Amino acid sequence: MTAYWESTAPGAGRRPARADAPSDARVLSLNGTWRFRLAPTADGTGPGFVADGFDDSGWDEMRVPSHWVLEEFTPLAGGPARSMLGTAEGPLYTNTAYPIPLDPPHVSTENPTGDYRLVFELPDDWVDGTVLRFQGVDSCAKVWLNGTELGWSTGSRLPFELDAPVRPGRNVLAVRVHRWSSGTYLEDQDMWWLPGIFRDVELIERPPGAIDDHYVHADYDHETGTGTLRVDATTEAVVEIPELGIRMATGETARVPVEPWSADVPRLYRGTLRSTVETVELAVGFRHVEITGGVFTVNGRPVTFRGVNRHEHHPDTGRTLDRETMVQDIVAMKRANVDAVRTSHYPPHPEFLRLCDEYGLWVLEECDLETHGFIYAGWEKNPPADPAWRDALLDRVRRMVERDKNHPSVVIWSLANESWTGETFTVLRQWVADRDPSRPVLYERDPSYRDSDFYSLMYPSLEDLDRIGRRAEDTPDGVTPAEDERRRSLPFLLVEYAHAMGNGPGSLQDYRRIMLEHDRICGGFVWEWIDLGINAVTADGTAHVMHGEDIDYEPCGGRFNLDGLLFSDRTPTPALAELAKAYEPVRVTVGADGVLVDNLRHTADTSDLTFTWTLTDDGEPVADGVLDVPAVGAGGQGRVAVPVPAHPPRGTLVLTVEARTAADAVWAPAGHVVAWGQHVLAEPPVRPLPRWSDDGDRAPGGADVTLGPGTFDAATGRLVRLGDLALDGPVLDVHRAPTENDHGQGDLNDLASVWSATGLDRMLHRTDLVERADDHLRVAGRTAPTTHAHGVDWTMLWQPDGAALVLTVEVELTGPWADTPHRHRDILLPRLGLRLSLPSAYARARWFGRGPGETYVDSFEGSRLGTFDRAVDDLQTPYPVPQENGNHVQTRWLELTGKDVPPLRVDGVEGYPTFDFTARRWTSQDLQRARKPHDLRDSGRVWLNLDHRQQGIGSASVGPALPERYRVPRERTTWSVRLQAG
Ligand code: IPT
Repeated sequence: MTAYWESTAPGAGRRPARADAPSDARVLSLNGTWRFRLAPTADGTGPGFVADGFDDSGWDEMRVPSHWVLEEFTPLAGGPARSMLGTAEGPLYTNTAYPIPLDPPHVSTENPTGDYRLVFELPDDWVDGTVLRFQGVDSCAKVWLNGTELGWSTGSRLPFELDAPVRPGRNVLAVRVHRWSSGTYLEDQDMWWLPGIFRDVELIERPPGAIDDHYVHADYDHETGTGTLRVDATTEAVVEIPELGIRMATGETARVPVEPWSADVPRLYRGTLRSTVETVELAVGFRHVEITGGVFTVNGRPVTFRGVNRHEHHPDTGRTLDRETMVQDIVAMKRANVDAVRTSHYPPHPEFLRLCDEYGLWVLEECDLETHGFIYAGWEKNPPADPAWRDALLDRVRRMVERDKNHPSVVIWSLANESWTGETFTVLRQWVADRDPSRPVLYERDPSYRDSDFYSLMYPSLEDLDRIGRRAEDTPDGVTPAEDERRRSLPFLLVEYAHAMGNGPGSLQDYRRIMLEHDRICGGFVWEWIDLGINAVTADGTAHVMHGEDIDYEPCGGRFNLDGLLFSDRTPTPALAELAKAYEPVRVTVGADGVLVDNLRHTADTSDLTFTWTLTDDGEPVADGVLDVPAVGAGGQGRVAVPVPAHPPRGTLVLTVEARTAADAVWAPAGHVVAWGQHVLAEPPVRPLPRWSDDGDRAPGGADVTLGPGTFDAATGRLVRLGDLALDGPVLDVHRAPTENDHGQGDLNDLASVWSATGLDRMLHRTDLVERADDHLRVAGRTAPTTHAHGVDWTMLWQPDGAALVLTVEVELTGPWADTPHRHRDILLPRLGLRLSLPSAYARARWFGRGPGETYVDSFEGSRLGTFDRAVDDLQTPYPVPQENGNHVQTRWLELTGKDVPPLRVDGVEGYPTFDFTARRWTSQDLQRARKPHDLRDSGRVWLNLDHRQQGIGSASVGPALPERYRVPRERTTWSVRLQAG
């Protein structure tokens, strides 16, 4: 006999799926403290625990909702508290591989099973017809009430309801939850495996005449401005929308002028659906979704999603989220100009969608279905291709659509993620088309796209995306000409791009520009919103963020669960500022005499925005004012002059124009900056390079060599004193601590291992020449790795310039840099620059350039040009996996200061007006070695990098190689920089 948890059936005894909506029906929340006992196999504690009189006094206490693997539980009978974090019994992270043998639909006998018990009192006046609702149980639950079995279900992120014959007074609920079940095969998403009753449990009163299910059909005709409303329900009821003067019966249709719903103007009409015994709340949004001429439109206008992929995550409670956390996500998204969410890779808690309706976010809702791990069997027995699983798959899609069909925010249904192909997708697609013809369907992974209304890919390169935009993409293998032709006619949806793992992603602006250029591309969804790290402590009590590699378990998804725009605790990473810029709904292009305003929004004009201008001279405000920008309609453009006063510049003169919200919104108080633009009106002349001549006397110098304010070590040629500052350096630096993106994806684009295989992280220096002439000092040498023959020949030419020194560096790479014994065709240099060792007293940095956050050559547009002042310690971005961070591109000048040390000033010079800098208390090698932030220790020095160039960040951890233009070309290079102390 097949055990229920190993059956391909999705469940038994459950009520039909239905819409989730607030109503005045009485609800008894069963959230709270339950009794719990964990057992090693699916037998749990045995058959006895369902009995009314079962003695659970020795059991543990368990919070519901929660994932038991994240809870610390103390046996009621005494004994030590248990935390499973970091063990194979605890949260496990796999990316694509199953944590059970690939033996569908069976699971291992080792199957941690939690038996839950709750005794609750029912109010005396409670009527019959009660429904027991579980909003989410991972992964399979069987339920008993007062000793009677009610049913069982799989489908972790989907609700199920059971008829619950409650009795007055005391009731006993018993639930057995299996960690592994046949459902596991359908839930192979790249995330933590987190079992438990992790969403709400509630009892709902259902007297005769209650409204079981209702379906709101709210359409919008953009030509006439007319909304059409019909509400169907399983019970006769009255529909009332007072604001629209609508009062009608279910099944009747009303046509009224309305304002449409959109993500930027989320106009909801509140109302009720009233039967004799129940009133359901309606939040109606009128909108019309349609694909026409290969373009995805809502209300007659193309939509270009500014999207993110969102997993439900909290670093302490996993996928158990409270409403406040959901609001926090939505507010942060709206403030970062995000207007669309893909609910990767499962339906979220239903409250999240109510909030999306209200705050305004387009939702691409994805079903709880992923069978990625079948890839390890060559997709043999893949459930979508096996009719035995058809009911289970259909059950999931049905439960999603039925639950969420009434949300205006949901504009596309996604059948699954990463589940390859199978006939069942056609069945699912057909079912959705019949049940809900108002929304298109997406399925990304089948190369024929026959069951998808969109062409879609993940992580294409910029070139490929551009080709797709032009409908000129290559034909994928194994598709018929008819399929190819149909696919070419479809809109393109970039379901995942810009893998935000660690430092990065780069190129957000590049992707956005391409998306806006082509109507075919209906936008994209960055992977992903938030790092999925879990708060943990080491054996010695140090707090850290746990990722997959912290658990000794195979298969292991590594650190790929730390790939969000927010850190696990929801503080934004620098990428969020970059995203906010790329996703600006209004583009502000500032010129010398005025500003061009492009309204890229879908619906709203710009009348909700205030435009202000500021003139700064080397970062100091000089003048400002408010601009009178007449309202620019959605898709329109406006131009206004800026009354910039004449101002003789001292430094760099920058005109900044900002568009701020004029009034408070639910997601931001008035004054929130939605968009901004800058224009450099004047730049001071860059300091000229001092003249020098090769003529005159030259001498090797004595023990110490002096030149202007500088003293050099005669043997190494390094600067040891600059004015009153004792320092050491510079040395040529061609390395950086690899970012997650530098590690690439498996063997693909793994620059980090090339760097260490070719020794870039262990360069040694040799000085060949230290030669003092009248007006300069020439130092020459070679920097090269151990083991290898390749290296960098360099010359550093020092010249006095008043109280300063000007350094001109010339480098020549000597080979062979390619075709080394390793597989490296092309060794990229992560940086080309100089590293100085400074006294640890340097504590602050002031600079003019991009800031205040870190910037790289492919991710700086979200950071303004200005003067910034930061503590050295605050220049570090605390990535939970230490890696290169804290760079600043386009720096014109930099000043480091500290107690009892002279200010150190660095300027660009003629021909080389800008440089990159980083300042930190540890070296790149320390950063590279550290596994956690707490491994980083103050080295007792401040390490200052002044770089000619550092390569971009890219997103190769899952994505294309770093574009050529963001690399450091391996060619003969010269640059100069000016240093002054005091
Ligand atoms: C893609 C997955 O859909 C997503 O869940 C996540 O794993 C992401 O990659 C990488 O972090 S699938 C991948 C094979 C492109």
